[in-house]
Amino acid sequence: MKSGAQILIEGLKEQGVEVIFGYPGGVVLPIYDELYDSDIRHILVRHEQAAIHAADGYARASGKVGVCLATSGPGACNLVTGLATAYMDSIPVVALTGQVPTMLLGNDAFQESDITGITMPVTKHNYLVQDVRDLKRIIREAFFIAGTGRKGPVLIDIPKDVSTTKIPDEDGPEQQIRLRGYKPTYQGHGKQIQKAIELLISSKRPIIYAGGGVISSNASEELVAFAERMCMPITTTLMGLGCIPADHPLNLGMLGMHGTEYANYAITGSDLLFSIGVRFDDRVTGNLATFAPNAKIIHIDIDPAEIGKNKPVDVPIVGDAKIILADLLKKIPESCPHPEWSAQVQGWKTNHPLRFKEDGALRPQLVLKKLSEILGTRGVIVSEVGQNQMWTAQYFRFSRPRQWISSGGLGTMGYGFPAAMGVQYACPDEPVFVIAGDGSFQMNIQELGTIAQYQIPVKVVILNNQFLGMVRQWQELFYERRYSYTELPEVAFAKIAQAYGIEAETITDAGDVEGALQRALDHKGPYLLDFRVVREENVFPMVPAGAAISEMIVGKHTEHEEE
Ligand SMILES: Cc1ncc(C[n+]2csc(CCOP(=O)(O)OP(=O)(O)O)c2C)c(N)n1
Repeated sequence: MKSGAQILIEGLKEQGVEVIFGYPGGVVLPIYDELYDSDIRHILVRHEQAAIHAADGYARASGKVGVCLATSGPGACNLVTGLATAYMDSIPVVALTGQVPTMLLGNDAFQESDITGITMPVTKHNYLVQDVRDLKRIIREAFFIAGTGRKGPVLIDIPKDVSTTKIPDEDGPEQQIRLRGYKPTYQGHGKQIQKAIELLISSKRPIIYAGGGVISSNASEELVAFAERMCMPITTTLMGLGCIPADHPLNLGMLGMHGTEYANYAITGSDLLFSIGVRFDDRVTGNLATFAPNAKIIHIDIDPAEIGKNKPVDVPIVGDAKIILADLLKKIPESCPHPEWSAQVQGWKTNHPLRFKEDGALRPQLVLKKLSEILGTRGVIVSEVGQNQMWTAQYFRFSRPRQWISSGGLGTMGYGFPAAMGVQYACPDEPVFVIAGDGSFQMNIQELGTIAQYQIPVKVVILNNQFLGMVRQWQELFYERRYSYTELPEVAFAKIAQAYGIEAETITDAGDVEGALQRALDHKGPYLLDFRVVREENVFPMVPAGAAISEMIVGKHTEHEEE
């Protein structure tokens, strides 16, 4: 005989789960009791939101499914932001929640919440298990759904009596995965691929626009090989950073609102946009009508719902980016040089580089530049949300996929620090740095307790401007500097870290940046660096939401033009 809790733990082991991030409570006691003797590691976080962000960070860094566990009611509700974060970025997570016993469902019982109802729009799928005999099958299905096709979070809600009820081992029904209506397409359609090849070969000014889909399908190698063969520059979305090394001559960095000027010029000048695993998100396109106005569009995506959603497409190809790019590489054996276009793109790149004022002041960009120099190709970089995220995206030189972990679609402040804990479990031998704003960091600051308890060697870098910087930047540029509720008081973050037993420093001088980063890197355990940066530094370039990327780059690097 086996209890539901035993079946659950066995099911997780069958899926190769090594670590769960969780927080206990009444209805998950039977599951915690099974975990006590299990060889699956459980990391006790300080807030359920951190549990799901950690599971999400683990998934992004490892490519495997991340797992978290919470109790019913408030515990389950605390997962919602994390589910929405994972859903928006198509990250495979299985969230396990406890539920009140089946006989009390719908009774407003203590700590009951309809979590499958609440999370329906932010999960790829969810289950309320009503019979322990379904549990084994549901666990297998949940991991299958989370980790295949367009990946995403799946929630399994397990009532307490389902965990405690025992059934004979062989009592379960047939355990094969059979999901009606769920058959992701992986191979591209032959005719569409042929049409794409014709466009690719005849184009004079082609560009690749690559996104998170390239990372999740592990297609970077094929992507770079294809770009080299076709002599096509690549610009990536925030989610696609790392799919081509920063120093590769064909790399144009990020496009869109905070993208490089040269990527945006190249998009506007191109005659063929080869879009792979992207969403034509508003932060990328600005005004859709003027985005890539002269280009034909090929769009590869595993989710047919993405194709043509925001912008009409000339050649849609539904399928897996890695498989389709490998197919294209076979079918286009010849190199396709575009010398004039390549020279023009190179000219934009040389004449409009990313730049910041290097005047001896402690500017946030300097911290990222130095960190990138110190780490080289090592390390995984996680960011919070706001200016800190954009400066990291702009100034850290990412050299490989899954080296950059950030909440793109939902833009969740408070994501980065807990996600970094999950990343560290996925990559135990890599240095893991989280780049945070002082606002974002205070959204899940309690996780200092977790990294201290388990000695998770995450290095926290706070770009402390005592502002909700990104919002302040918009107030400066568009609301006449009326800083309405965006100023934060000074906080002695180093003292807080030290109170948890974590080594920490406060850095006020640009000359100390390198040394401090090196000390953090050399330190075996967790470490916190509180950089007191120039408070009113802005992220440039910047195109306001909805504007035409081709026409408006706000700010014009004012400080540099004065020089
Ligand atoms: C949970 C959440 N609330 C609000 C926002 C809106 N928002 C976007 S950036 C930002 C400011 C971030 O400030 P901070 O973390 O200090 O970073 P900085 O921009 O100064 O680098 C805010 C409030 C958000 N993205 N997420």
